[in-house]
Amino acid sequence: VVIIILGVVLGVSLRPNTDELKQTFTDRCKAFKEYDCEKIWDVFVQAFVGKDPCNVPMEAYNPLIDAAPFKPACNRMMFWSKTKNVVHDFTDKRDCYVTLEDTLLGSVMDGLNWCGKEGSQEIFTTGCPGWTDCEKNPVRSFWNRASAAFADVACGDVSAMLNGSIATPFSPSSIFATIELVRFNSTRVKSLNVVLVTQKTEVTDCTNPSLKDLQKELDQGIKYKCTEVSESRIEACGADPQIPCGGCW
Ligand code: AVW
Repeated sequence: VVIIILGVVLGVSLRPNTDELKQTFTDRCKAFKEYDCEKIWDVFVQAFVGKDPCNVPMEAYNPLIDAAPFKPACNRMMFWSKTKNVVHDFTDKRDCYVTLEDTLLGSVMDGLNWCGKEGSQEIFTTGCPGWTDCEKNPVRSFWNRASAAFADVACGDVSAMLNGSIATPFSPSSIFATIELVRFNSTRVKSLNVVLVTQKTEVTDCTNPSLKDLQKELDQGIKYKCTEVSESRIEACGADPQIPCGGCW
């Protein structure tokens, strides 16, 4: 007891994991000025703290999505699968498209790990279940829920950057396939433009069979387009603000 009191007096934290995650969360959140980051943090914590880290359903994050809803960015929304680095290298440099990771919740949680434990109020940032260890882990459920909410507000001409260097650019088990594409609603979404990122050793083009599956899954009435774009072209467009967004590909 004496040590704890001394620790508190000296400002030594009893919950280093909680403090560190909260610090990262609020630092990143503050870049989005119109939001109450303290409140959003409290709502976030409620989703998983005190719970079995393999039994946090995506619905646990409903209050979080309500507290920081996604705003539709018609004609500018960019989805992606297996292209995390190339898409964000581009969106970090040019203000052409908005990915989930450019929004408040997406950018705050990007790259972070977190979980709780039954019977404890503590937050852990290590020793948490991995992505595939159990499906209902707090991190995976967050990305599923956030991706669903982001796709729900998709509107106008929507883009998706897929990887042309792999055999199956439209992976049926991906978040893009299972959560996002199936939510595109033809009353809101006019077209889907697949940007297939190719490299010198391209293995796939727009005739890839998985892209046929994609078209089958797409709500009737949404127009489909596929454009093969080399990774170097995307990088060049990212580096040159003179090229208009619509002229990149
Ligand atoms: P992805 P998605 N182990 O590139 O379509 C650890 O497959 O799924 O694209 N982490 C994983 C694993 C795994 N087995 N699988 C996926 N991830 C994590 C939200 C990892 O962080 C956006 F709106 C990887 O970089 C996109 O349109 C990330 O999930 C869409 O979902 C993406 O996996 C991209 O998801």
